[in-house]
Amino acid sequence: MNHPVQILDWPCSIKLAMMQLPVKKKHPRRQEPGPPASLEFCVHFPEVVLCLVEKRMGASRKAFLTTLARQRGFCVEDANSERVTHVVSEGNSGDEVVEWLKKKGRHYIDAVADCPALLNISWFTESMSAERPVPIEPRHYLLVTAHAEELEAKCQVAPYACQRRTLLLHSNQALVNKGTECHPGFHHFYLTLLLCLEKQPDTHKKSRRSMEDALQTMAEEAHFNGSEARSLAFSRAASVLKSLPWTVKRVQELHSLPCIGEHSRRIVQEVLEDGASAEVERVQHSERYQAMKLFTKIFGVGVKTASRWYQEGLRTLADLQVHHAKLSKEQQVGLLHYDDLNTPVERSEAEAIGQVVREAVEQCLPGASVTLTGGFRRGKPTGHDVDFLVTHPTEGQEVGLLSKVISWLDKQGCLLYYSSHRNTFLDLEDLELWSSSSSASMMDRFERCFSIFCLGCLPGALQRGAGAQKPSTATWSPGASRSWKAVRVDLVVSPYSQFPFALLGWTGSRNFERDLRRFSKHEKKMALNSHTLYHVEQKIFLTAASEEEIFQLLGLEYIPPEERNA
Ligand code: 8DG
Ligand code: CA
Ligand code: CA
Repeated sequence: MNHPVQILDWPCSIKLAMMQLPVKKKHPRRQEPGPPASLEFCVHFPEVVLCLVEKRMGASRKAFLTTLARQRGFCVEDANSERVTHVVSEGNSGDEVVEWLKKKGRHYIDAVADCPALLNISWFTESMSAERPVPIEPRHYLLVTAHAEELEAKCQVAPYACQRRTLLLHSNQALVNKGTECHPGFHHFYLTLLLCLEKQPDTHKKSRRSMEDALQTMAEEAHFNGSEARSLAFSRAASVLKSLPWTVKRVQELHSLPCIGEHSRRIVQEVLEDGASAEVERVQHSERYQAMKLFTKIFGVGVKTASRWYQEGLRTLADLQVHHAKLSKEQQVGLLHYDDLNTPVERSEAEAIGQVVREAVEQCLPGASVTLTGGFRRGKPTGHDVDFLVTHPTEGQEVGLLSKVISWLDKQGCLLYYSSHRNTFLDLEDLELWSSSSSASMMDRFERCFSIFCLGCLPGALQRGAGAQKPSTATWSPGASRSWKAVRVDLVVSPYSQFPFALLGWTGSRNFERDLRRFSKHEKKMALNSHTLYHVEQKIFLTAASEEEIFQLLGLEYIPPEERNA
């Protein structure tokens, strides 16, 4: 008998039961009745409501599978129920299932949100075997021709990241063998997954990966090799995937999307088909990529330095310790606090540091404000550092503030390291020329401080343990037990009139910022940076009192920070 169900990995009891399953004959006899409607089973997964497609499955097999599912705590309902979230079919094409559903009175199928999800029997068998609804993977979906057209019509994806809304949690971030679903637990589940992944050291990550992750690895590898254009191409492709409101299941769906080149397309195809890309795996396991990754994660080490060390034969952090003299002061501190600085900073930690910074600023200049920017402003639950923007409503009052704040923080024992830079914006002789230059869009000229805070050595009421002391870097060694943590903090001071530009510039994401500036230049003949917006043709500076006004000046729809995670 050719059984259409793959049952090799099932527990014996289920295998036996499935072997004895009635399979629909070519000329079915009188339909057998389904399970008694009055039979009650406990529902363990209320967010998942199944519907089994009788066409080709046959009534008796459907009845058997219905009972099996109900015994395992699944809810099974008729095709016309609005509660149905998962439609399971055996032996039908996606188009046939859509037709069948329509005949049964179910007309509305949201292809963009995958509601209900149209699935082949493999999802069902795996779920029965696991005794829980397994996450949907691309291979579980039935392909529906009409859906592809609907998706294309509904989702005209804009070419610039600043024209797209990109949420932190999106439809293409799941590991491909742990695909997405549209039931209500979605956001919570992926937030948890995200947090787990961020907390895991790279070596513990499974080889199966999301399309976005695979493309980011390729972008990073190109960056390590100094191929910025290639790096950008992969990064842009990943950013487009992040903005899609649906889960990509077939490579053909990329056809009408912007910024997805041939190489990115190949990587996505591999991930969709095999759950991972051999090319990405090769990159990840290469000695150079691993060493570059290790070195560039040291505070104060960029690609150039890391590359030089690699060429000199250095491979590990221990190698660097032997060549300690090669390191700048900043890099020495970075190496000393390597583990802490590569442990994600929690939002609660960012807020605790924020309170101290506010206290310091209030002491030094009453009325000045402190705004949390960077990833935390975009709603990220963790970050690699904490970014603050400081200003005062009276223009000019902010001058000289940073050195006082640093000195206050240092006296309180909050700083393990800092390096401050004065404001160089006023030094510019030709503001128009600078504004139109590429350096203006790369680096701003605010007064700033790159620091390492000692969390746990915070002053006053914020101090975690009574009498916590700033640790002596001379006596402390990595691995020693302690109650404090080193955290990277960026403090930036902006004059009030430039604050909206600074806020927009420091909120990120980097992809969003890059495209804001690219859009301004190419589509509007304007030059945007963190200080100003300059109209190149009209030769005038445009002022703005808020981020909303800047979007307006650029003719863009306002995108709130939580939707700038491009
Ligand atoms: P994470 O820390 O959560 O990992 O991510 P993030 O907060 O998005 O990244 P970030 O590296 O801390 O950068 C935050 C934003 O600040 C980002 O959009 C880039 C921007 N930024 C710098 N340095 C400079 C700079 O010198 N000039 C300007 N204009 N922006 C900068 O990081
Ligand atoms: Ca940050
Ligand atoms: Ca930063």
